[in-house]
Amino acid sequence: MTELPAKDRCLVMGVVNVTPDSFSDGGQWYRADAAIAHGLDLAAQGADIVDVGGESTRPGAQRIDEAEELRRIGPVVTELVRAGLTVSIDTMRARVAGFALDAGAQLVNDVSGGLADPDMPRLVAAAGVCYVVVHWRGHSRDMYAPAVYADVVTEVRDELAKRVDAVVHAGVDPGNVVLDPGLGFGKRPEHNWPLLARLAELGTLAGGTFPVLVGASRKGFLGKLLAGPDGNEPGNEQGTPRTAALPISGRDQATVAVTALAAAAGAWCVRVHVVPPNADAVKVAAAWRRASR
Ligand code: PMM
Repeated sequence: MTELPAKDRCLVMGVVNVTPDSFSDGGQWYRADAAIAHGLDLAAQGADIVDVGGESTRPGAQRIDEAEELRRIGPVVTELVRAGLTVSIDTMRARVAGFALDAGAQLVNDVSGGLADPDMPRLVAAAGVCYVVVHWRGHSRDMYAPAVYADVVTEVRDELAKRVDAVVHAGVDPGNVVLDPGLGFGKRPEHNWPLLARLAELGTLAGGTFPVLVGASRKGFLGKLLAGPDGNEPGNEQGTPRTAALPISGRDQATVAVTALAAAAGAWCVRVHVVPPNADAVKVAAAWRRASR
């Protein structure tokens, strides 16, 4: 059984999107050699984990087929494991996760929390690895249709609790479960802020206390916050083409602010596109937490 990675601070997960169309960095690391070099860079810059994904989940995205997803992630996972990195596979498909685990990946990051592929929880259970269970209400082609909440924190907690029950029932060790509020997944900007502000509550469910992963990096709700009075945003929530004056990297400083606050609130890990300033931020938060004890 693989131990959950742990440090005396919040961990940093660096993102390697082997996709032509992710909202955050689409196309930059699409070729295997570029993706491998990027993963190595992220680790050299201080990423504790590198998260390799082959399928974009940007709003409006259509699914790719399994063979294409395997073709994208295969050489990247294999090489990064060979280089000694702790690799996480970002996939909703059990067969893709299975390939990555056979190649030596140590975590499965499933943005559907086991809902997209019913075989996933059993596969993760059999492998005995860490399972990031993300709050999700449906595929990205219709990202905002289910974004209706009376009390977003309570509903996300309740739905995550149901997913934990389901994956534990399938055999996953509760000690291997990490929870993620799924910022932006079936959530509008106004839904993400209370989830962040009440992060500490998210990991505490009836079934126990779980580590929490936060994936805020470069997301549209930060763009909306930073938009000028003309409403010109660095990104667009509806998945339509960007009209922004700012490039998406204009959200990186706001991402670092979220990292510091989330880490100070006790997050286990932050998933980010740019490592160095976020690695600094988690150190600041760790010192802050030590001093406040
Ligand atoms: N967000 C994206 C992809 N994978 N995984 C987890 N655990 N949490 C997230 O919030 C998350 C994720 C979408 O962002 P990207 O397109 O920049 O990778």
